[in-house]
Amino acid sequence: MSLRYFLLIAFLLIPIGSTYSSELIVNVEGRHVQSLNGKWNIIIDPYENGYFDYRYQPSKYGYFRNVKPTNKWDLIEYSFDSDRLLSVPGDWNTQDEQLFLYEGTIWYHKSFDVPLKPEHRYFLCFGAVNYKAHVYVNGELVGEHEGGFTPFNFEVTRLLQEKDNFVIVKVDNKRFREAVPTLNTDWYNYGGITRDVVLIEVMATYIRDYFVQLENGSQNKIAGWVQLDGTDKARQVVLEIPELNVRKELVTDDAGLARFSVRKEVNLWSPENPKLYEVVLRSGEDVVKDRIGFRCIETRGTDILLNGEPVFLRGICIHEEAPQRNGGRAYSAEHARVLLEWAKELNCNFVRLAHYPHNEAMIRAADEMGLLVWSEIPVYWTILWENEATFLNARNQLTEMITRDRNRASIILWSMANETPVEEQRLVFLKKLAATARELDGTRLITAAMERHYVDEHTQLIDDPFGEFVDVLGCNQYLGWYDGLPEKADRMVWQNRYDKPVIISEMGGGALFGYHGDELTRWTEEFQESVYRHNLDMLDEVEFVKGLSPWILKDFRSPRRPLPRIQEFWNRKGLVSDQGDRKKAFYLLQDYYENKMQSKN
Ligand code: GCB
Repeated sequence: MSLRYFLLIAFLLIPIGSTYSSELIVNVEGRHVQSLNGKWNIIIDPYENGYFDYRYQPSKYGYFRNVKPTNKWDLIEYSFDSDRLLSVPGDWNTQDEQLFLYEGTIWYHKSFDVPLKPEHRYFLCFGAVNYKAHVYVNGELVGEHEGGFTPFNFEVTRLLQEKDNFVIVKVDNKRFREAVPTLNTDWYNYGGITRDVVLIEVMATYIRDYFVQLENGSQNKIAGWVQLDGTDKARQVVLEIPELNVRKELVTDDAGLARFSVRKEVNLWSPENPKLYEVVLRSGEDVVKDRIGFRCIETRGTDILLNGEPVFLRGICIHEEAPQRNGGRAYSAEHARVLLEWAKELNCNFVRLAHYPHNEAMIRAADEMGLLVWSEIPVYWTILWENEATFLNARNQLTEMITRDRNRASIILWSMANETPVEEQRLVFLKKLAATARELDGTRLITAAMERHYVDEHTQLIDDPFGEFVDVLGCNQYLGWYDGLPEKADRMVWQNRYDKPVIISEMGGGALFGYHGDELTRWTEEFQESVYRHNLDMLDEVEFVKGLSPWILKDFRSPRRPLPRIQEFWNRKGLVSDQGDRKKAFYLLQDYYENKMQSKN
């Protein structure tokens, strides 16, 4: 065989992107799982020597693929056999001072035993790895994944033994131009296995996915589908919602799919009444339980209707930054509860989870606590619109986000992008994303955070061409901060080219907690408060604005924010400081929302 031919075959065998990953198994917490969280051994490998050989070709053996502590030849220069450990889930930057600014590869290693059951299947499932992951089980590559904020799983049944299994993950958080997001963002590039890792055990044929929601536009028709996976796909599935006396026997087709619909008077989910029903799905011995709320979200002209009634979205933006004092990536139910309690304290009924899909605990907590959610993918600023691989990556992240969360009542908006520059290729890209989102979930509203522009000195116009393809227009604006002084807002008039609702998806300004001065001294709490006061007064007069999510709940780390003494690599636009203290503007917005709540608009 010629070398060229050999290389071609070798190339075809190399998995690309996430094409390798098994289709997503939804509702991980409702499954039989073994957690692989905890301490993992690591090797820091900035030059990727464990992956590339000295000619910078993917190495045939790789140092780490077959590493067992007993393979002594591997230990000449590289070894997991040390005290260097990282916690999973968790970013590496805040766990080890040496890794604070690290962008590159780290190899993770964990051993585990598993009580194997005959006729069962096993999937290794990652909540998220930022940014690229290569996953090896017992020395074999089981798959790759790209994208730092969405889940993925690989089947590992044939590779497992009862004792001494080992999983190795090459995690690489290097930024690059073609990636989603691209090189430039305003948030910290926390690397690592940032969310839970579990081994899921399922029956040979099992319920992989389902959609149980109110039909689009209806308040009393629950409709959806169930998807089985396995060798015996055509079989019976029972769907039960005991509290509603719903019991449906379904039969899946040869592709494992069964659709259903059932009319029922339901106690509708809303922020005031976050009612969740137990939903049980059974197929043979496979049982999956979930807690699902039923609500209806639509638009009519410039109104957003929740369960048929106009609603004003009293919101706030949130980054996935842990509420504790050292920050870092948030990942737990406890983090979610604290962040969302702060939002509730502000009198919010809505949160924009920026700028990427947050962990599942966050969405589950929003379901429980009654907060409406805007969820988005990191198509941010300067994506390479004309690059097909970039599009496929964005679409994959969108698909994984929607697949994971489409049964959550709290989510009302899927957002396609944030502040992307108006140009032709971008419109083609975003239209295709919006079409994918509608195909995956026809029951939610589509949006994007867009920009506005000046028609004249006192007039702002929202007319982004992508506006035609969304249901709700998101609009970011920083009057009084990047754009003039706060009182500039007083003379501003707004126009909207579309007969659609607008959410002011960002507004605000920075303040260092505890720094006081007059209203014109930048970085003081008084300046930030003034930005809010003038903007809120202005927006009160704009009829088509049906929601706000000011920027942002809590200060968050950003490498773009180096200003000594003030920022120190924190974006200071939080209403709560990095130490958890409320700034003056927090109370101003809290009062404003309190009044909105009273006046019910
Ligand atoms: C924006 C971006 C957001 C930034 C924010 C800021 O427009 O959407 O990601 O963090 O402004 O603070 O400048």
